[in-house]
Amino acid sequence: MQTTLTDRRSFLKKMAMASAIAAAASMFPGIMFAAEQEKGIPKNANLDWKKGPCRFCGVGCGVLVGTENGKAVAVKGDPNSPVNKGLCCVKGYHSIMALYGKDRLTHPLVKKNGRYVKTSMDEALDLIASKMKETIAEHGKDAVSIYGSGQWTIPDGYAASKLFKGCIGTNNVEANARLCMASAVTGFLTSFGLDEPMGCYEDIDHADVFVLWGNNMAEMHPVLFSRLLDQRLKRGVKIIDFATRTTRTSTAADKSILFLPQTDLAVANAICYEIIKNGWVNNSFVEKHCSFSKGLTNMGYGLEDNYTFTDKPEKISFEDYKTFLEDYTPEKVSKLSGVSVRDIKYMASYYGDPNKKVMSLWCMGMNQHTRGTWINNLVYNIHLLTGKISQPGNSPFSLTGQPSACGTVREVGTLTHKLPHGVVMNKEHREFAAKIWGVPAENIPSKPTYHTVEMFRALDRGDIRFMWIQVTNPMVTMPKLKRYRDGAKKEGRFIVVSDVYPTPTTDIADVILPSAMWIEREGMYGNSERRTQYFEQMVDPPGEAISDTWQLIEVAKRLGYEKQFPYKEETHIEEIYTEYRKHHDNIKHNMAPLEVLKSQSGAIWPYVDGKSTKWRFNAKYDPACSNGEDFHFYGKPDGKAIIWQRPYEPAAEEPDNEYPYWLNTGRVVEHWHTGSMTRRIPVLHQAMPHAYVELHPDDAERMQIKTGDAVRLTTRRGEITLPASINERGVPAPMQVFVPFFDENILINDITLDSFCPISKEPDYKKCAVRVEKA
Ligand SMILES: Nc1nc2c(c(=O)[nH]1)N[C@H]1C(S)=C(S)[C@@H](COP(=O)(O)OP(=O)(O)OC[C@H]3O[C@@H](n4cnc5c(=O)[nH]c(N)nc54)[C@H](O)[C@@H]3O)O[C@H]1N2
Ligand SMILES: Nc1nc2c(c(=O)[nH]1)N[C@H]1C(S)=C(S)[C@@H](COP(=O)(O)OP(=O)(O)OC[C@H]3O[C@@H](n4cnc5c(=O)[nH]c(N)nc54)[C@H](O)[C@@H]3O)O[C@H]1N2
Ligand code: SF4
Ligand SMILES: [Mo]
Repeated sequence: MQTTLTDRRSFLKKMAMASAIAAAASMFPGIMFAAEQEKGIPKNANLDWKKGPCRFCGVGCGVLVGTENGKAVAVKGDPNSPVNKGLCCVKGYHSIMALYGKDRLTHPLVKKNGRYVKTSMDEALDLIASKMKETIAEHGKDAVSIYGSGQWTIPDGYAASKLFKGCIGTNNVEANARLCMASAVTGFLTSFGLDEPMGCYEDIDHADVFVLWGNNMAEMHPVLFSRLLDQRLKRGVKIIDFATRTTRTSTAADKSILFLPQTDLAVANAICYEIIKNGWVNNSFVEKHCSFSKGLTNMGYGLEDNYTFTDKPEKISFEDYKTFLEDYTPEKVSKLSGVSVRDIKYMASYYGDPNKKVMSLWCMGMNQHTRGTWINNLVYNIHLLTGKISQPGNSPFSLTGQPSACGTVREVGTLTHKLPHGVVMNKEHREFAAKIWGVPAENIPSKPTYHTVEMFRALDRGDIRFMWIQVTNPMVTMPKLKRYRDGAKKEGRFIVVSDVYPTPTTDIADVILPSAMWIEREGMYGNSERRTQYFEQMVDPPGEAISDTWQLIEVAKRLGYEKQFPYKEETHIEEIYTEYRKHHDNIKHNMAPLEVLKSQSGAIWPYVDGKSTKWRFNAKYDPACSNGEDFHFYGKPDGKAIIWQRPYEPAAEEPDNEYPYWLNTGRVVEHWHTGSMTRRIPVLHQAMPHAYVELHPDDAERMQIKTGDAVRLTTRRGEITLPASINERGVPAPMQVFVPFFDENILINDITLDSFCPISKEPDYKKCAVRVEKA
């Protein structure tokens, strides 16, 4: 049966039978239809509907929220949103319930003699400001830090960066997106010189083949995945799931190809080898628009404190690159990766076919990787060699996870080395930011300090003494968690946590600030396709809760920065956004004015002459192209994208006799990360009540383990015990296990490894060695 997302209603009418929704739901895993949802919308309700982006993932679906008597009571997909065209997934439809958990934090709590005591917001903010002053006086500026989030709104991140980098004068600003998107960023910067995808979601409507490089899209980007499935119904496109584990995405795909962890590096090189060997290179594109480079190898894994790495890129020739690829014949790579020669050639043939448009999609499989920057480069290589880039349907597309990982962390620049425009290492960039911030340029230090893992190491060592944590739950999500939890709890550390519920992170706080959440305040998020979306305040926050932005502003004023933070309570979001736009006031990055964001479902940047730029670097669509050619990779001084020579190197810790399995971790569709919100939504919690370990059925049989049996996992960091899951949600490959991290009672990160990509500093949560035993 044919269906489109836009005429979903008539499709549903046509189906008009009880089983229809069940059938559709199995075609669109994780997706719910409005009809199903509407059963829950109160009849005769006189609802006030307002639009905004969904609270949860980086897809950035447009939702309509219905409020009544000051409460959010209904959600539906916004049919006018080009992102989701009226659809939502289970999390989107239940998002408003996340506001109303029974144990919402409503008042500031201050730890006194080991107990939390209620205080007024004013007192709590006074205490935070005085502690910051005290710490700076005693230990210096670099002893205070802020750790934020890709779930920060744009104004939250902007206020944090301005306060810490511009006013206080420390680069101790990081965000959880380091754990998530950092390799995507360094991948973009090394290959193209500019961050974020060149294409947009419309690529899905044009591509013939989709290759997912270790992205469980059916569960993690469900509505976007439904757009792929919809295209398959309409146009017969092919979906290839290239992954280490069989998931719902694999079963929905046309072809599932499994590879051994880390060997994607080798397979990507083998695909390039095949493309060259078969004469599928787009020679004129490569000659005009690409150059070749190599960097240092054997970079290490960042396992020691203060580990640094600086790459030394070197130009090479196409011939050098071809010689390098001789090591990556499909035959050789097949042995290493477990992928058959036939399947390697199969993937290469789609990339090589000039008549097929190919979209590659990825997320944490490629980013949480000790060679995360490299594997991002390698997938770009495939698209560059074949010239399949920056055109509708030909698109290497790095997906983001959080609702504003792009908007806030990457665009506002809430990472230690970043500024909204440019980097702290560059004098002109510092001067430019300082001017807009109204601070002396000398205030902004020219050296980055700590990336996330190193920031928590510094807290453990005592180099950092004060940390403010907003919209993130690191005491569940840091790798090798025990070290960082013990470190944060040491004497002489002062931790402020802004959250909406009690979590393992609020457990270690000296001050807990209750935050106004999502539609309880006004803000903007930026999604995976460079789309900035605005939402207004729709309901009041509970108790004394105020937004993270306003918390920062109040503390900034108490620290004496009234001049830099002159914003008025009623208009501060608009004032901040208007100020923020000045940082990006150029044809390569213009952000749309607020009126535009308010009047439509957001806008894609660069927003130039009243128009979104949908495909960057392509002169047909992108007014910033200026070399007179069809394509212009203007992020690089010579206008050329770089094809990188990057070898396969093993993971930081591989299975051995003592720890014979691979441990992989990740997510499930029902829960958002640490479950702090989704576990308070009864339907989602009941659907997925606790964490488990997935085993391959052969391994389970050998160890006589059945679903529900207790299993002990032991790594070099410690052990945990949890129930087994066999042939349920996902199926790992033999000698591999998988554990989701949403359950704060089963802290899988207590046993993960804190190795990271030395270029991006993003940890590899997908690979370490583990022993598996029946408990
Ligand atoms: N329901 C729900 N949706 C979410 C989230 C959530 O918590 N819940 N979180 C959001 C966020 S922040 C993120 S970052 C995304 C994450 O989205 P995904 O990256 O899709 O999800 P994960 O479960 O983290 O990772 C799963 C994938 O890692 C791959 N993998 C493992 N090892 C390797 C390897 O060596 N190489 C490669 N290439 N792949 C490998 C596996 O094949 C698997 O497909 O989801 C977003 N969407
Ligand atoms: N083992 C393992 N660990 C991982 C990963 C993995 O794949 N495996 N993935 C990593 C990745 S990609 C990511 S993105 C991180 C995510 O890691 P985290 O960001 O630590 O996880 P969240 O649960 O999203 O934390 C968000 C917190 O903000 C709170 N909150 C919600 N709304 C608001 C608000 O408006 N204001 C404030 N102040 N608080 C609010 C929530 O209650 C919650 O406690 O986890 C990383 N950790
Ligand atoms: S796909 Fe993501 S953005 Fe869309 S409704 Fe689901 S959680 Fe929200
Ligand atoms: Mo993420």
